[in-house]
Amino acid sequence: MKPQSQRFVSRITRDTLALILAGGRGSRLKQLTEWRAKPAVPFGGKFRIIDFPLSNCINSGIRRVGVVTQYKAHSLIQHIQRGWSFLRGEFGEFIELLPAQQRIGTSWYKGTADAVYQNIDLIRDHDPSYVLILAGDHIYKMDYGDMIAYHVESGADMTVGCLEVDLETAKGFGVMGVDSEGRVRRFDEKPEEPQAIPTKPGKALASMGIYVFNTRFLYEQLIKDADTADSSHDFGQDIIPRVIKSYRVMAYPFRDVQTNSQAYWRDVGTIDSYWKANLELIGVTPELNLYDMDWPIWTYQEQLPPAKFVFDNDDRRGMAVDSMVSGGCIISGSTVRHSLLFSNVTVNSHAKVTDSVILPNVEIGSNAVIQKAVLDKGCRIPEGMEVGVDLKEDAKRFFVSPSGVTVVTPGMLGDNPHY
Ligand code: ADQ
Ligand code: ADP
Repeated sequence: MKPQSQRFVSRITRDTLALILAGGRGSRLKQLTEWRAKPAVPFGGKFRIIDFPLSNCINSGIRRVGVVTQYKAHSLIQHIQRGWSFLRGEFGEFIELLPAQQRIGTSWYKGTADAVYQNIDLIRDHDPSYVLILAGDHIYKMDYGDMIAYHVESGADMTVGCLEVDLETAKGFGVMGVDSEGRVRRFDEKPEEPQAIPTKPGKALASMGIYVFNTRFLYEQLIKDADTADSSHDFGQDIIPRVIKSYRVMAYPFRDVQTNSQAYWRDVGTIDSYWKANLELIGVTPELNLYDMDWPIWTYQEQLPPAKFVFDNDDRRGMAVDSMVSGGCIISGSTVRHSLLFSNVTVNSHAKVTDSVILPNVEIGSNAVIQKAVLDKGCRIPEGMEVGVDLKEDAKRFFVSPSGVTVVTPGMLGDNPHY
């Protein structure tokens, strides 16, 4: 990029306020979102899902960010307060928490558009030229500066980030039809029969649920929507299908700038996709490179001692192969294969852990066998317990996903530290 256009991009990112919508329940993640909102779900060994859009904002030069919270927000709020309070208010930079407070009217946030509408006075206070609306629950690395520059250069009122997905997957997304210029002419929210891209029969253009708005246009549309009696106050359901009729709404294709191919983006909305996306990180050259210092992912993490791998009393060696193991873990006389261990996980003598994602503070007892499982934070697996070995048995006491991933939470083990 030319220095001149770099200046152009940094000027518009400075003039942008980002709002991360982090209030949805994410109920397809089953018991992992029983006590925390989906954006607070741990991911990738030491991160939470929300760290990805937040890091993208910081790395893109957007330093005014509001995080809109509602459902089971405690864990999310705590994480943001601990890890994301480094921006300096004196320089007009902040990450602000915006819980549903009934400041306008008496309802909690009804839909995504209502969640923004209820914070309209705060947007007015900051007076940005552009508002970037993001979802708090996707895993990807994206330079939002490119998208906002595209929005400005194409003279759009609103721009929607999009990706190509296969037709079956498209049923869970907003699906767009665009003209030769990239202007959105059709938008169907979660259609039963998604419209294919004319030149690519098996593919559809899906909305990533991220939007750039000219601020004034956003105000007008939100106020109009708030006055519409039969609206569900949602961007995908109500606002976009309405505005494409009379305004300039552009589709911004999110691509990997280095390879000019489809970029990495995951909606880890189900147990199967969550398990898979975590284990993908273990590969030698995963699509999502967490070791890329050009685009660091920031997070809060307590200081912990290094992971250690030790012989047990019977001289059995503790080892992990083809795995990622975080700080504070102890693997003692046991074997971990093709698994991702978050911090403070202890695996005791002769236990075997394979193809599994183990969240923080889990203790796995001696001789236990854990296969193709997700163990939630704080689980204490008793000695000799088998998880993922007999799925029929597992289904009686744990949750078993369609592709056979067993999810265990402390509550399912009859061990609830919170009561
Ligand atoms: P959905 O996947 O259905 O579709 P939605 O439930 O609207 O997403 O949530 C979007 C984001 O807003 C999430 O981060 C969620 O946590 C948050 N959110 C939801 N309700 C909220 C509320 N009341 N208050 C605060 N935050 C809330 C959307 C679009 C589709 C698009 C997909 C892409 O509608 O068109 O294809 O995202 O994932
Ligand atoms: P975090 O994700 O913040 O590290 P948890 O996910 O364990 O922590 O918990 C999220 C929030 O829900 C915390 O406020 C915790 O106290 C509460 N919580 C978790 N599990 C339970 C439970 N079984 N009963 C009551 N409260 C719970």
